[in-house]
Amino acid sequence: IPEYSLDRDCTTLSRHVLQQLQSFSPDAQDLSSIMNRIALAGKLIARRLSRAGLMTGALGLTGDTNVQGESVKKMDLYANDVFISVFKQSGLVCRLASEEMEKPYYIPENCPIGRYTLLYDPIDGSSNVDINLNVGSIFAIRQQQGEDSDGEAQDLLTDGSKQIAAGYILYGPATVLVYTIGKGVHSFFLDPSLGEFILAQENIQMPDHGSVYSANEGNFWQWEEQIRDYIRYVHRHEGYTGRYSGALVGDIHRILMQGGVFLYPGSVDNPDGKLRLLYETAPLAMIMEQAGGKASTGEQRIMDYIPSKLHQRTPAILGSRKDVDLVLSFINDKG
Ligand code: AHM
Ligand code: MG
Repeated sequence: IPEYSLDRDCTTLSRHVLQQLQSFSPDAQDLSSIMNRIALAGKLIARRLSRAGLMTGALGLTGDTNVQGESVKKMDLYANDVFISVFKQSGLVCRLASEEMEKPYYIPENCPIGRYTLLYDPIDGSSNVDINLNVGSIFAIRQQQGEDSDGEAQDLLTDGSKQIAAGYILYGPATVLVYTIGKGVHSFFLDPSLGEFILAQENIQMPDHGSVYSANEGNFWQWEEQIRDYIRYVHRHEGYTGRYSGALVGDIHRILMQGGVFLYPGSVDNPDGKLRLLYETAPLAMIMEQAGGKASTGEQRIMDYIPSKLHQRTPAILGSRKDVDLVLSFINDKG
């Protein structure tokens, strides 16, 4: 019995993107080649992560603090630079905006023709890196709207519907890439022997409800009473189980496959929570919605949220339709 069929074996990521667009138009070629470069970044990061513990100086802190006020890890910096280098000379991506860079990074030689911007979180869940637990990368592709003459990339301050593509790479026991271009959600496993991402599942639909709730309960007393009430509810009812890994991509992947809800609400000190819109919650919101799930700030669809700055944070409730609705019912019950 063959291990898996040759057809599936041959559905690589770039071929899949082209099939999705059903054309060999320049736009389809562009998107396929951008996805291919993201995949290359994923492979380079996966390789580094798998060897980092054996290398000298690959793990730990750089000693710097990023624009978010967080200590930068060497892997954050490596992964940030990997995305920049794979897009140099691509001719496609003119700007990259990341969690680790205060301002967008321009690749001037691409800018005359490259109208695409890559938004990304190079290493999501950095606290897991040094202890060899799962981490991820999150990405979204947007098209530049109008001229960006002042180099401030103001056109990125728009809602999530402007994302042409979004997804994430999960560096777990295997490396998995999940993406959408607005035509369903698809997952690919990295076959290390081929060096290719091979199609695993097409048109993933998440369950309407799942048993998992995923939140950092260490913040319990920082949350609004309504969120505390929701948590009390799941504690007191059968059929819920808590899972929180400290890496959003891993927690969301579990929820995508098995259902449930992830929440990072605002707190008394940080009403917008921790997670950033443009390269964390908006791409994941697009994935959730495309898979039949929901994504809310608690007040509105994450996809509708218009940021006022590049590193805008939003509270986030992401997951199965019924589970997100249950959280929202507590939030709306102001009494
Ligand atoms: P990072 O991108 O700097 O690693 O931050 C994002 C991470 C998410 O992956 C995770 O869900 C969250 O921050 C964990 O934060 P906390 O330790 O406050 O629970
Ligand atoms: Mg992050």
